[in-house]
Amino acid sequence: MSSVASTLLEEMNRDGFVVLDRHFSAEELAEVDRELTRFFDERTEALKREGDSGISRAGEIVFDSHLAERSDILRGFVTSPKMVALTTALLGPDVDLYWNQIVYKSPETEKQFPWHQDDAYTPVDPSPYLTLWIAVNDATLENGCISVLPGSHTRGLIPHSQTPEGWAGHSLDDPDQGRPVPVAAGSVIAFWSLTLHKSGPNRSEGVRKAYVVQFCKAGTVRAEDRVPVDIQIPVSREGQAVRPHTA
Ligand SMILES: O=C(O)CCC(=O)C(=O)O
Repeated sequence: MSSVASTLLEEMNRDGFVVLDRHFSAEELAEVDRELTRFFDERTEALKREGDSGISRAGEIVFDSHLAERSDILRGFVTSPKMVALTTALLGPDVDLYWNQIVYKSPETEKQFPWHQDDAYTPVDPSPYLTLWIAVNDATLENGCISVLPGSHTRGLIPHSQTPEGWAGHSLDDPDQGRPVPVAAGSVIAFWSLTLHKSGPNRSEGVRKAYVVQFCKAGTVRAEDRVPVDIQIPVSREGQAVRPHTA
């Protein structure tokens, strides 16, 4: 492993997260941004027609998942050489795409997204897997950047309760509200699926746009019944990209 990769891993294992400032350039993100906006617009229209769905609420917070499975552009992005380099540095040589979704927060959204560990949604083995929270535009204190609770990944999976806004594992009223992580567009906040994180209200006049891409070790199973997680996009085997990169 290169020394850059081992420093990254050390930081992740110490703090539970690491910030890669402007990891993707404006050029690398331009097409991705357009594609994500297309999914956001379609999903928003559907939510307006059909009403709120799960934790998605049109005009407040919109999630839409399995996008790389439906878009060659996004598939190219999540399997790009940069992604292979980053994910193999943190997870080892055999990596799969586990999940990918937009999380777009509309302006003037007062609600915070609750503190949680991603593992709370579906506990898996091996745990933790890797979440890359990618800022598609600047994420600021005003528009609802995420906060992390440094070191919380060492606690294992903690009890969560279900709330209308999503699973919650640490109170929004707790005096320890962690560390806000404002980042510029193109930056990546990498964290383990056991790292507690939340996002703040969007009090700005624009949509806060995040693409959340999660990777797991090949062979990951659901902890509950040992059934393999549904993988449609393998990323790397023995440290090499599975698909030739075409995007
Ligand atoms: O981006 C956000 O506002 C929160 C998203 C999040 O925590 C998640 O997708 O797990």
